Amino acid sequence: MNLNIRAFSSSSDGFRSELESLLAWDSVSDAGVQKAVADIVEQVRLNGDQAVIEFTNRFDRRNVASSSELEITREELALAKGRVSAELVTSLEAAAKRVHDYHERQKQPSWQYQENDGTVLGQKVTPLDRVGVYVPGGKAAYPSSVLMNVMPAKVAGVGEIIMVVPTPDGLVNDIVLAAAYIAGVDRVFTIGGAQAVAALAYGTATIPKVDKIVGPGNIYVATAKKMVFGVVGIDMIAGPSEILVVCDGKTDPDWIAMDLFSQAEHDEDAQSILISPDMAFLKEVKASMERLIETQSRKDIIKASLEGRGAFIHVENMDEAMDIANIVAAEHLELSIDEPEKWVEKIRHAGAIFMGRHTPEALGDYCAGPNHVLPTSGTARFSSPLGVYDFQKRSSLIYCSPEGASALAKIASPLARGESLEAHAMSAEYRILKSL
Ligand code: HSO
Ligand code: ZN
Repeated sequence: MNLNIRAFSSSSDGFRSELESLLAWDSVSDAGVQKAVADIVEQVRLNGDQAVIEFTNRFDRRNVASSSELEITREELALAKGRVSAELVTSLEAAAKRVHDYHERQKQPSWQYQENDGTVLGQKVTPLDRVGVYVPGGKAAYPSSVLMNVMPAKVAGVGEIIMVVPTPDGLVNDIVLAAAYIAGVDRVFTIGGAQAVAALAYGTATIPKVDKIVGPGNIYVATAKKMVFGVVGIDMIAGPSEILVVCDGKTDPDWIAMDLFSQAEHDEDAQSILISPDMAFLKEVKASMERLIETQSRKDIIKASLEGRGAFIHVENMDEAMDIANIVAAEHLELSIDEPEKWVEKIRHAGAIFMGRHTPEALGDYCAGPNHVLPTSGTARFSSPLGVYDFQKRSSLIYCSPEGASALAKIASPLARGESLEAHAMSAEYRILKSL
């Protein structure tokens, strides 16, 4: 199949603007979506279960009469696991264990230190009490994402994990439920869309109110999450998946073609970019892609993604490739090169860095250990993979000894008076020891 993929070179005149237009992504939801979501959120806030049932019946074409029908018990999750093939269960369990073990290393301990006069300062780390995990239904229902969202919360020690997953037409995905069981989700409700986000944010008689909502969703879910932010915490708002492959031209072109496809097959808006200093290699990869796409069950999505947002970029050398990688700040960066550990030092912005020819993104998506929930659309410039730290919060600790308080009060008092806050000043001054 002929593929019409954009190709350009870093040495060409309009390179920067070409790159900018390649990376442009408009994620704003239109006014219609905003209004519809605001309406749903408000109704769920005011009418609780009744609104949740109404929206669920309408949008998911269900026939729910009572809110008790919305819950899937742990026993039912175990039964779903029993319906999944033994091979798949083994892989889910192996992946869960590896993701768990990786995230164990992210745990941040509380800490404190004592000053000479006996004052103690520190930080107390506490897991969140209750978290909601949104899992999409339909075509983007990924059991691996259940593991990736739940495991860090588990490792952080979150008190209760509530999962919501829509079941359009009443269809449940056994693999998703098996993953929820293995990951240790406490309760599952078959609701989705903006109504599920609102129910988690405000709580209803049936759906417990949570402290934070994580997990991917469509534009309605993303808009609802933004709307309830402040009432609850949210994770990042994910854009389409992206991969940037930097290759020196010495990896099998079929491997690179398939790595690019692995992102492209997620959806038409996904972005796959290949950078190489080897022009002949870029052409070889294109030929591999045109041959291999015929073998792909999702070839229509792959083609739409590659022709819409894919690109081949020719660079003069590896240094230039790294500079461009830092501008792109890709969700996934593959360094399919010799001595990746040397080049990785130059990378400042990327969600996850896959080092070497034997490290395709797909292994990270499922089971290497690191999280596959990553910053997209260039947000790796300022944000990080989903992790244990997203499910922990910190409280400052301050203990003043009498001598310490006295010394601090002498610093605080002029500052308070400088702000014309007399009570602050006096509160501090009362602690000044006469004897000192
Ligand atoms: N690459 C996706 C994660 C995923 N892949 C789930 C397969 N299943 C987002 O980074
Ligand atoms: Zn993937």
